[in-house]
Amino acid sequence: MPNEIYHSFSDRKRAGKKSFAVLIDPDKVNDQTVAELIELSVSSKVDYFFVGGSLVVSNYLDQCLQLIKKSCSIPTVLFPGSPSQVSKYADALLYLSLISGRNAELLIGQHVVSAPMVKKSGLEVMSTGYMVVDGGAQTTVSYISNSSPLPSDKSEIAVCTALAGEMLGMKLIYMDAGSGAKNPISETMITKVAQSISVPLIVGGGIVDPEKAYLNCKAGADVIVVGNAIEKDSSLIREMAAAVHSVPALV
Ligand code: 1GP
Repeated sequence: MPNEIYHSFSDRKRAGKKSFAVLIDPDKVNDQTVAELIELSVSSKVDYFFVGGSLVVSNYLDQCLQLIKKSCSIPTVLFPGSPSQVSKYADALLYLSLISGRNAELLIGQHVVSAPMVKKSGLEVMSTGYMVVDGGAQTTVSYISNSSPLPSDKSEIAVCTALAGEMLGMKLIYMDAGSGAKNPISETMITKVAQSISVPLIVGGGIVDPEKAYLNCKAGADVIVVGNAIEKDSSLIREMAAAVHSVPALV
């Protein structure tokens, strides 16, 4: 089915079902750790694997995706830190435009350069308004893009940015406090943004306990992404997935 992964995001949102995505950084795993993550994720009913990292220097991306694909049916979504992180072995690609920044390269420049390669990959492309929110520590993306994150206490700027992204045609909004953020995004900001847009809202960065994942979903996040905390303790997958899936659907 065309746009299968995007439909799964929007269908789940429409049904009020919250989703949990495990973020795998190919630089930080090997066959053995990926196999463990797959096993835990399947038994915990994880909804998506997001795969990507800020830099990705290892060469393990294709192999990692192939291993996931042959082991389970959890969809794989590329969350690329750069255009070099495109792999035909994934199911879909978050086609990120850094709408919280003012660096033309990450808004459109790199997209122009990589467009033919992305098209040729045959991947399902999901345009995503990527908003980096201040999480109390400088993120790699802010450093590399030389652009400031959104202030964490300025929900109105976040709302206007997400709205602009949606009206520009972006199919997803991703609010990220950055990997390993000291302060995850506040429920106040999540609620205000979620109430202003109708496309699925992805939230990640610094979520280290299931309670936070639950509260973020209750506030309006549709998809919760966790990377760092799971790298430290993979058994968190089970609790995080259970917390996200326990959020009651609002009818
Ligand atoms: C980072 O949103 C992701 O881009 C996940 O963040 O690694 O802190 O969970 P963590």
